[in-house]
Amino acid sequence: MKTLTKKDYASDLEVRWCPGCGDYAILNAVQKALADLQAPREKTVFISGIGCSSRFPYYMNTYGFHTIHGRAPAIATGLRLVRPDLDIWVITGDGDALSIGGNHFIHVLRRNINMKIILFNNQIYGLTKGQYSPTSKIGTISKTTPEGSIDNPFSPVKLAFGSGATFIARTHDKDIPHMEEVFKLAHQHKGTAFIEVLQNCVIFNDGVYDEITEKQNRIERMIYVEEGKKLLFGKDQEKGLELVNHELRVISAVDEPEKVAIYDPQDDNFILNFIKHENNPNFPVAVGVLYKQNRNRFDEDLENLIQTSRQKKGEPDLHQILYSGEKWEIKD
Ligand SMILES: Cc1ncc(C[n+]2csc(CCOP(=O)(O)OP(=O)(O)O)c2C)c(N)n1
Ligand code: SF4
Repeated sequence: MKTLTKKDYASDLEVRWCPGCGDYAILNAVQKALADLQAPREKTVFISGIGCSSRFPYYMNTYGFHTIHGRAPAIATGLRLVRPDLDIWVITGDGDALSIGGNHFIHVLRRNINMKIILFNNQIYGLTKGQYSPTSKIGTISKTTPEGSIDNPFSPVKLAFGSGATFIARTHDKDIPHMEEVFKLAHQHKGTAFIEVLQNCVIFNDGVYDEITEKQNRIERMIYVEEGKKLLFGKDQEKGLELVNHELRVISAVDEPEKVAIYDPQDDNFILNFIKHENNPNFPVAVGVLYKQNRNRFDEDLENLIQTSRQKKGEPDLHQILYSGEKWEIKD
């Protein structure tokens, strides 16, 4: 059988994002991850809502579905229930997933339906030309907030955790190998795998993550977490995080190396601390797989329910169902 390369996952359509948009890097990383996984194209489907990011399925040489604003999780759920053999990826933006699609987003995570959701978080509406979004920081100057936004923003990771997500990861568009790695780990997860990608919209919100993601800042401001590895960061990995009484705190990894915690994505003390310190400039922003659990899945449970019911009651007869039970006759 032919070995598939990154190119085999790219469609021949011209990619229509602005030059320099972070979406290109994400597209690249997804195509690379699929090539590494040798994912069968005929079993892979990308489902998106509406937004710049949601143009993604056009650029993949797989199956794809560009659907309606905020409704990709609902359509993906339907597909998952009838085609459990498919590998389903939802592509969404912060506006698409968290504003109009907020309800669908939380319920798919709660149900833990087997699919991957990649949220391109550029903290702005790109497609509709730069209105503020549910993740925009307070004070964001945009077309709809000329005096600066006054809305308290959502933290996608916090929302995912609160909704019952069983796999939560974060990565960023300035590190393609890291994105690729995270996408591959998400692919292994049987349940809803949620990945937030910090993505730069070069036109309407340029540089919103520079303080964290620029190479020279990343070393101090970011911590790459990995299961079973020590929580280290800084130029020479000289800083570490210690976990004491459910609280993470920054320590010197040089002076107290034995106190540096080892990352365990199953232990919610870690993700809870990262959420708590998300806006703390003295605490590193965590990227990698932040949380991972095994829990029952709606899609699997529904299939079992149908099978058990079939065994108990026999094959259903639609005609009989429609004409059974209480009936009323409506007369003039
Ligand atoms: C029902 C409906 N309401 C509003 C819109 C307009 N609309 C299209 S995309 C979008 C937001 C896109 O922002 P985001 O999801 O952050 O994606 P980005 O373009 O930044 O990738 C909005 C409000 C629409 N297409 N349909
Ligand atoms: S408007 Fe922003 S998000 Fe949309 S393609 Fe251009 S740079 Fe990318």
